[in-house]
Amino acid sequence: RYEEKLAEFEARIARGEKIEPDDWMPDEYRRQLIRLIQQHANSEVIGALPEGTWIPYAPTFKRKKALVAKVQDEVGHGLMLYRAAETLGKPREEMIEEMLSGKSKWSLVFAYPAETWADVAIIAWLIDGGAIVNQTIMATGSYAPYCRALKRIIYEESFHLKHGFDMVVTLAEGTKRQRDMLQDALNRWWEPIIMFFGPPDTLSKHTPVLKRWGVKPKTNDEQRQIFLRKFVPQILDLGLTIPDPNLRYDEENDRWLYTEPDWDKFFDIIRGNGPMSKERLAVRRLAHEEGRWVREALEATGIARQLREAA
Ligand code: FAQ
Repeated sequence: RYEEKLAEFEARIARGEKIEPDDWMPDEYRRQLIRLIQQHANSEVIGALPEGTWIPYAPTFKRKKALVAKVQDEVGHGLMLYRAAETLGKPREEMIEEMLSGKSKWSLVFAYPAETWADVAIIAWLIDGGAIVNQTIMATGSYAPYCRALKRIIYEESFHLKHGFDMVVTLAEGTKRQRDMLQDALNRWWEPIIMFFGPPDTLSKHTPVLKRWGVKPKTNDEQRQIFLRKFVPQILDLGLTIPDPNLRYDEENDRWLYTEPDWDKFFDIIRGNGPMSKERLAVRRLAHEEGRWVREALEATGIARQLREAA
């Protein structure tokens, strides 16, 4: 009976066991995981665009090589995550279609422009830093294929973090123009970075069910606090200013206080109204069209079928 199966499922999660694709799971668990992993996969693929745009303009060959490798990693993460979501029964083609049509979301940080080279440094340091905070927590979650994919992703992201930090330090120790460029990038990225962890717990509709079933071991606000604890001291050590007059550490309650972002703006952006939302999707659609002949050739030659059977 459903109640008995649910009780056993919840007992397994309480014992810290991981759920595998063929195990029994409630429909809502499956639905939530598909939504979350699919959005995560979309974010990696769309997330390659702000930095990818800068590849031809990298200031040195060394930086260009590192940036190419990072962007390639992000797209690879997208593919790993679509595979993890596929284990729940939704075909990748359908997920990609939903991303291209705007039906399925992606992280709002990638709806912002990367205006200067310093934006590339801030993304690789603080967005990847935020992603590592989030993914390290999610990797302790209950769905095994997602956790396995995250473990590998975190390993690669830690190289991105080093690459980002190295770029940030170079700019922070550079000329006044370079320092100003870095500060300007931080000023523009601060609010999106705070928004990165999702709406406050009071407005987060999915957190209760995701916590109950161990998919999301810490809430959005808890994750934001871990990020602030880790990165605010490092940002200040570099001589940068954080553009929030209310940001301060509250000793008594052991937490950072900050100005709440404009959450109405957040919900508007995630509905597809961010500064670059439409352009990012247009670029993805173009890339998808340009790759159509490759997909068709793979189907026509039977290679696609062989790959599907081998998977
Ligand atoms: N952006 O109820 P909640 C990366 C939506 S990977 C856009 O709190 P939940 C690597 C949410 O979907 C970045 N939408 O939702 C990289 C929901 O809408 P829905 C992506 C957001 O799921 C680095 C509604 O708001 N990471 O950066 C956002 O409990 C550099 C209500 O929200 C992941 O996806 C947002 N930030 O918590 C790549 C990690 N936040 O579905 C390239 C896995 C919330 O009802 C370069 N995901 N929404 O229409 C998670 O940890 C969670 O899904 C959260 C959201 C924390 C993102």
